[in-house]
Amino acid sequence: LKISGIELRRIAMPLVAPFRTSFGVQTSRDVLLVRVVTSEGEGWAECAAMSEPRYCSEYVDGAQDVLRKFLIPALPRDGVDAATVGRALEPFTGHHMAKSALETAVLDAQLRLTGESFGSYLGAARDRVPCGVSVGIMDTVPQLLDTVERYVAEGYVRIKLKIEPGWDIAPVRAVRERFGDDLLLQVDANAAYTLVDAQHLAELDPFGLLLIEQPLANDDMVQHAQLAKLLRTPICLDESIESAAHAAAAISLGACSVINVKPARVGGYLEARRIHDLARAHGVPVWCGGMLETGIGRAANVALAALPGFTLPGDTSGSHRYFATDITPPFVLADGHLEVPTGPGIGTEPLADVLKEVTTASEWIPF
Ligand code: OSB
Ligand code: MG
Repeated sequence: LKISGIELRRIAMPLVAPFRTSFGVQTSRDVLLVRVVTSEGEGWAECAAMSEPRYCSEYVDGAQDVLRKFLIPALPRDGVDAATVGRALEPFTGHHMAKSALETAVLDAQLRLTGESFGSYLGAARDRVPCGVSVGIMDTVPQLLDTVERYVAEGYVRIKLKIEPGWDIAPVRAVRERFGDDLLLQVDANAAYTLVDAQHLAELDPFGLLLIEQPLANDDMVQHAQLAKLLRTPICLDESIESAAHAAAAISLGACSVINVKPARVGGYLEARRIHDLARAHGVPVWCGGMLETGIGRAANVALAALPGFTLPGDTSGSHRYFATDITPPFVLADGHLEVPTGPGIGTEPLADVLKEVTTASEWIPF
């Protein structure tokens, strides 16, 4: 591919309901979209970075800045494909979400040209994926039960409850009592605890959770391994795993027995596939996480979630769990599943009129 320029477009996407986690409350997504324009066609991607550096150190203004100043200028002028993007960006440390967006946009352009879908390219083993939903922290337990009831009625096959100190054992017990032992249930602490809380977290053991996601701090790999010995609930890492090397370290340390794979967090779909391959070789189940993506990010995530090692339902919810109007044709759950797009590239694109409506800024970076 020969790139002629790259558009960095910002859109404002109000959430249908506030989403509260242990690191803050989101009411709207300020999303950076990357559009790569080549002599042979375009490619789209979405940057997962949020407005503030709370989930991780990246944030959307910073991602746009590093893309403009360092990452985009480092791309070769000619003969670009997804693999060359990865190599060209290697000298720069960190900034995985910014890197992922750039690599993914190039991969989309590349696959559109050859007519291959993300699913086919990545190695999808099925044509639809089971979907879970991530449920934020609520003010009251009755409010939580109403929300979970609505999602279960919509067909979601797995419920993930966000937890934090003061909102953990009681909400989990209430959901178990109301919906029974057969409901696939897991929790996500977003790094809100320390090893001192081990005995408290062990109180979750009787509830038969699929996993507890990221109980301790991002760089507490050794402490997660210690915690794993004290809990019966399997530990899943999210924030701690920023690369295949981290995944290898976590597996050999015994820091986790499940991995949440978010392509953005690990620098792209190629690295995400490496983590999938590694985990699969070790018998470690993986699942596809989410970052409240629009249809652009979701399309690629659903393709990844169709790989054979993704044996647990992902946070790949339908468009309407997040947004009243998505920027792509909406992803709609059927029998608790989303179909893997089969069109070229990510298999979807922004609807021009919706995109125009939600755009707040656009920057063109010529080559
Ligand atoms: O920790 O998995 C997380 C959303 C934003 C940032 C971090 C996380 C989440 C979610 C929701 O849990 C995932 C989704 O439905 O997109
Ligand atoms: Mg998480």
